Amino acid sequence: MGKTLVCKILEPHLVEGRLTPGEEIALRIDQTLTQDATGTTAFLLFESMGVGRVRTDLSVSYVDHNMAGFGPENHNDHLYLQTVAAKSGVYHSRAGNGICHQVHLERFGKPGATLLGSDSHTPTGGGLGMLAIGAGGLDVAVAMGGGPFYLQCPKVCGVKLTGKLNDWVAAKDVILKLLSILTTKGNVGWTVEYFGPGVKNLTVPQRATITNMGAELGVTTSVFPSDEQTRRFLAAQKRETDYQPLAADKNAVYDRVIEIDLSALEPMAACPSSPDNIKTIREIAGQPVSQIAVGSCTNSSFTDLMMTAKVLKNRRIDPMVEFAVAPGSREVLNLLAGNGALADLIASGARILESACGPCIGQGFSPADGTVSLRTFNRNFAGRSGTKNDQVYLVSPETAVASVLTGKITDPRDLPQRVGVEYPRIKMPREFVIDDSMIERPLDETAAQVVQVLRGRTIVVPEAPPGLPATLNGQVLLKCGDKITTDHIMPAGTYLKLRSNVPEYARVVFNCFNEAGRPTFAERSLALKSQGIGGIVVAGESYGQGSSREHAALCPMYLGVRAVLAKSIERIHRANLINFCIVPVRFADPADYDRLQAGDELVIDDLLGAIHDSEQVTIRKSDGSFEFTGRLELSARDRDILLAGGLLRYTRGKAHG
Ligand code: MIC
Ligand code: SF4
Repeated sequence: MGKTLVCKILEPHLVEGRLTPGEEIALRIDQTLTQDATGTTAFLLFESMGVGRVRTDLSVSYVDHNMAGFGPENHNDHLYLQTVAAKSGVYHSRAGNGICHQVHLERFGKPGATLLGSDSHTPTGGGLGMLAIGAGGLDVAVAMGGGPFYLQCPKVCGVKLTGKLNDWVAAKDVILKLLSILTTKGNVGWTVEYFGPGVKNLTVPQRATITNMGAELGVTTSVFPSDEQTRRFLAAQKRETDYQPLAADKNAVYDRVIEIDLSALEPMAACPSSPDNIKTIREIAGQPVSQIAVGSCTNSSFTDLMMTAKVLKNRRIDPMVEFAVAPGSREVLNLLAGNGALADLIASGARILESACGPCIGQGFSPADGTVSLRTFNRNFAGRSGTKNDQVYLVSPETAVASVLTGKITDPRDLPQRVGVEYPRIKMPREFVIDDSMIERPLDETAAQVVQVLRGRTIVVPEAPPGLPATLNGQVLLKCGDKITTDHIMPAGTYLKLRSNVPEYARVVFNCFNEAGRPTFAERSLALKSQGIGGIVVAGESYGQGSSREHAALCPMYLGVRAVLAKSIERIHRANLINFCIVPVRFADPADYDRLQAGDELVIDDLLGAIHDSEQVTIRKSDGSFEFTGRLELSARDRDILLAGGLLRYTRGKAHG
């Protein structure tokens, strides 16, 4: 039986377990990536593990999320990250150097390597043929310390690509098509592997757009073969020595196969407010647009921005549209500055934002109330833009730029006829202009000894979770529906700067459900905590979608949440819950979800005993009115982590024998 590419990369990295789908495996991690919004906690936890120096081949710490600098918090974090990186043997990509995934692809990614990143879009690296996985910061901290990464051995969905994209149809439309097929839920435990004759027609940045947004499917990762396109990209980055060809065997057997004919695709959009609410642009064309942004780790490569600039050359943006461009990296920005494309963008009326996440994570550029905002980003969860009643559509740069010119949602294929512009075919440069001066190399061990780690007053070392009680007396604090994202649980936007201060940040847990004049989720939780009652969250399908932010577990833990009862829980969030000692429980019968409501008092007798050796728990209402069964679905290691009181204690315990 032929091997998949996923299997070929997993095999040499396997430390524990067997490559049987569903079984727990442990992988050796070659590279790690952290960013500033998750990285401060990750490094604080790394420091408290007492390992000292990182034990990976390469670890990089990026500053790209928290850049607005209102108040001292952001810069305090940056100084901490810079000094702790120098001390612990980590490369530090400074503020202004670009978005972690774009820079990692350009400067560090390596076919066949494993990459673990404390950001859910880490699978962008799959565009280079690496196995790149998103995880919580604590998991990444453990990997930095040389520990393996544990996950469920995934099933592999082969996506066979045939044909070639037509003019004005983009890589973004490929992944939007796949999202329309697989949706954002029900894909836990899968990876996506692209193969087939269409693969060679996609450049590395196009592949990276596709693997990036694979995160929205909820799969473990997505990967492309490493081929001539990969070699050319690495050579242009002056890193050809990192190249190796990699592909699945011809007769590889996939657990499922989906075929996409690239030549049959058309421009598409993810409509408000979920990345899987897909329509063709033809279906939604004509709606007035107030704001458009090209950028984010999904679509801010050199070719994306050059195409945008070429279309706008000698043209002006529609007077009713605010248009922003955020280049993915300083490398891209420098190239545009050097070849005149930046001047074309500025002349057209575009607002040039810095090379960072920016509007994608609600750091400014929020749209006007209830108006349509087109973004080339990857997430359009309600309110993520910073506007509560936002109407965000996720589109390709081609659709974005067409709409910039007309002020309405426009199919880019109509541009030649409407404004007389032909599709600008952008060639990948043979050589990028390389300037790594904003990436600080780590100091060697001796030099690092004198580095003083700067921990500003706004940086608070997170508390370790309390141990679980033998019997859990709890109360349902919140009952929420399907597809609750980590943005619902832990908002970013203006609160993002509180990432390194859990007690402060915890005040806004589930802020979107708080009602004016009534006690907030945080206040109600803390009141219960002071009485020794555990908080419980009840949720529907696909709880914890979206980002990898472990604050969505860490902050509820701080408030006293002890269990989540859900119909299903997404991979990264579930791991984060366990890491911070919150018990994830799945309804054995989803109908029991309907019988619960906020305020219910629930008891789980002998919780510790069940975590020890049972597949399930019995949960009863304290008034004796009914009881039901919850599934634990814990691996042996999950059980040990929960019993130890979370991953940090578990890891320390192992280190001490
Ligand atoms: C996001 O896109 O939501 C983020 C911000 O990049 C997160 C990480 C975070 O919350 O810091 C992610 O995708 O993991
Ligand atoms: Fe940054 Fe947005 Fe990418 Fe997250 S999705 S890493 S916020 S650009």
